[in-house]
Amino acid sequence: MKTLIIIRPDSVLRGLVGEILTRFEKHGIRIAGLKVMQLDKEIAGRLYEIHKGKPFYDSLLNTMIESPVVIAVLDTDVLDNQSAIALVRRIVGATDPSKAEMGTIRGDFGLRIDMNIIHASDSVEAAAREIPIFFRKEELVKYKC
Ligand SMILES: Nc1nc2c(ncn2[C@@H]2O[C@H](COP(=O)(O)OP(=O)(O)OP(=O)(O)O)[C@@H](O)[C@H]2O)c(=O)[nH]1
Ligand SMILES: [Mg+2]
Repeated sequence: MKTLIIIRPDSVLRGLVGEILTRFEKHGIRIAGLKVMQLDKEIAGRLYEIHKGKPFYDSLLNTMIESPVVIAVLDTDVLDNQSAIALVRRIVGATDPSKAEMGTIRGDFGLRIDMNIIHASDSVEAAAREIPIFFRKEELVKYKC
């Protein structure tokens, strides 16, 4: 399985990249692709197209483009697609950091719903749509064991 995470601009500026990637690695989840990128409105809009028209849409895009993000494709062969994506979302925690459990990334580091540290694909379909926005196939590695 493969899924996408994006470490948001404010988290990168806070120096949380290593800590966040470590949390996935500790669960045996591997990094299949990794890049630092400055997003623009067009690409951030493609990522969050399902939220177009919502009151927070414009500010969401603005927070995603204010400085560079770190984008990773995460991979594990141990779990089926759905379980793997559910595990990644459990490690990430609830959308609103004030409701996220302590021990999750958002529970431990998040400040507000618009400063919630990280994006993670929420379904197999979302991962399949989101990964190609940021990575070409040949930029992703496969692990043999
Ligand atoms: N200001 C504000 N931002 C929101 C609200 N709901 C969601 N967001 C932001 O929009 C992003 C996408 O929302 P959702 O897709 O519903 O939540 P999510 O799947 O947990 O978050 P992502 O992993 O970023 O997609 C969230 O990460 C928040 O930053 C809201 O009610 N107010
Ligand atoms: Mg979402």
